[in-house]
Amino acid sequence: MSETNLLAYIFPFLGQVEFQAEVIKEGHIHNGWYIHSNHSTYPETILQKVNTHVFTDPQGLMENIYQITAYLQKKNPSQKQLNLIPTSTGKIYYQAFDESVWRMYKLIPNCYSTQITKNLRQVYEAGRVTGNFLKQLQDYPVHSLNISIPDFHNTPKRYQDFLQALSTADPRLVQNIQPEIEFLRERSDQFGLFWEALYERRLPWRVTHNDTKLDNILFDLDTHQAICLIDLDTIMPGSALFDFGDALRAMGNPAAEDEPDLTKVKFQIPVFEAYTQGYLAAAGEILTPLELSWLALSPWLITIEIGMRFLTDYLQGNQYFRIHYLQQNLNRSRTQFKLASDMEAQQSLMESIVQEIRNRIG
Ligand code: GN1
Ligand code: MG
Repeated sequence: MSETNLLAYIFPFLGQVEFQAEVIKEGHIHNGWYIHSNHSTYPETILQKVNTHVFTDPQGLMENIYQITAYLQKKNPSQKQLNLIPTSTGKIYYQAFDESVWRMYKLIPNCYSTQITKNLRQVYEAGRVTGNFLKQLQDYPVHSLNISIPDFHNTPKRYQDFLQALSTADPRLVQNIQPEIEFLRERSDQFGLFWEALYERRLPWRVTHNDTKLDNILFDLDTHQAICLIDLDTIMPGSALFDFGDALRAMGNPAAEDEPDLTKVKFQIPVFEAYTQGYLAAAGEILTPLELSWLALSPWLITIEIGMRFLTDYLQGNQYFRIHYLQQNLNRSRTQFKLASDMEAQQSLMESIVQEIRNRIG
C-alpha cells in the first residue's frame, strides 16, 4: 500500500480529497506534517508520528490528552482547542503493524505559534493562558493521569543520569565540557528543591503541562490573544513551578535555543515581568505561599535541568532530541547554562518583581 493510500485508510476523509503534506520542522520529538486539502470539515490538519522511543506508553499518553481536553471543553465550551480526528476504527490514534503510532489533529483556523516573542503583550498573554490552564484544572483528579514520561522534571534524577552518561562517554567529549561539568557540580546540592518538596507534599501536585515553551502556545492571528496550550503529551502530575519556570527559560532568552554566540544569550527582565503579570492575574489566587515564594527561582532550576538533558543527550550520541548538526545539543546546553548564570545575577530583582506584582494584585 502506498503511503497516501495508507493515510486514507487510517483517516478516511483523506480518501475523498487531494491533499498536500508539508513537513513540520519545529519540535524536537515527533515527526509531523501539516496536511492541506479542500475538505470542508478538515481543510488544515496536523499528522504526527508519535515518538514511541520517548513515549513508551502511547495509549496512556493519548488517554491523558483525551480526558484533559474533554474536561477543559466541558468547563469552558467556548474555548478553542486542538481536536483529535477519529481514525477509521473510531479510535483517537492508530497503531500500525510495525508498532508505529499515528494521530491527527484538526487545526484551529486563523491562529499561529511562534518561537520568538513579538512584544510584551504577547508574553503577558502566554502567562495568562498558562496560568489559566493551571486554574481550570485545579479540581481535576490529578493522580488519575497516566505518567507519560516518569521522572520528567525530577531534577536530581536528571543529574544522576548526566553523571552516568559522563562515566561512559568518549573521553574526548568529556574533555570538551569541563566548564559545564563544573557549573553543574557547584550547584548540584540545590537540584532537589522542588522535587523533594513535591514528594513531601510541601508543594501541591497539580495537573501541569511540563513543556510550556512559547511554541507550544497558539495565538489568534488578528488579536494576538493566546488561545490554548498545545503539545499536550507531557501533561502529568507536577508542580506549577515547572510550567512557570520552563516558559521563562524559553521566552526570557532573545536568542535561539542553540545560539553559538553566547553574548547574545541573556535573561530579559521585562519578559519576566510581563509573563508573571499574566500568569498571576490568571492563577495568583490559587497558588500556595511556597509556590509563590519559589516562583522567581523556578526559571533558574528548570533552565539548568533542560541544559543538563541536552548535555546528557550529546554525551549519549544524540538519541533523544532531534538535531540538525552534530554540536547542536552541546550548543543548546551552553545557552541554557549561560541563561541560568544571567538569572543568578538578577535573582533579587526577579524576587522583588514577583513581590510587587503580588502586592498590586492583592
Ligand atoms: C522538547 O517536543 P518539544 O520540542 O516541544 C522536550 C522538552 C524540552 C524541549 C526543549 C517530551 O519539547 O522537555 O523542554 O524539547 N519534550 C520532551 O526545547 O522531552
Ligand atoms: Mg512542541
